Amino acid sequence: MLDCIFCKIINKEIPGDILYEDNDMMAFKDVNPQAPVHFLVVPKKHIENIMALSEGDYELLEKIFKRINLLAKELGIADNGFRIVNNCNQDGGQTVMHLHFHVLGGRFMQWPPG
Ligand code: IU
Repeated sequence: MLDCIFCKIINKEIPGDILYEDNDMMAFKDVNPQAPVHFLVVPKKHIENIMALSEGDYELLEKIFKRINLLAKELGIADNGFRIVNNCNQDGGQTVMHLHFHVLGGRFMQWPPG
């Protein structure tokens, strides 16, 4: 999608600090980290958010969550724990309209979120 910043990172038009990439997804560090470990996992396909998923897209979520499991181990946050966040639309605080899952770790996470 032309004006999507995450599509530009996926297409290497702008640089991202990439942790993982395959045909379906990319994981890269958040530019404004909110925890010692903070990365985003995004499908390469431009999907606005969880409400825009089509029937055929759901297998992508399985792949993404399997990859989060592996990345959490690789990055050393699996044992102490971490948080996965998906912000959907205005009230969810979504600012980039390309589906993404935040993975935050390396510190204790407060609850409830702001
Ligand atoms: P949100 O869930 O849509 O609010 O999160 C968007 C995130 O994307 C936010 O944490 C930003 O710091 C992050 N981000 C990024 O990593 N690289 C960018 O070029 C832009 C935003 I724009």
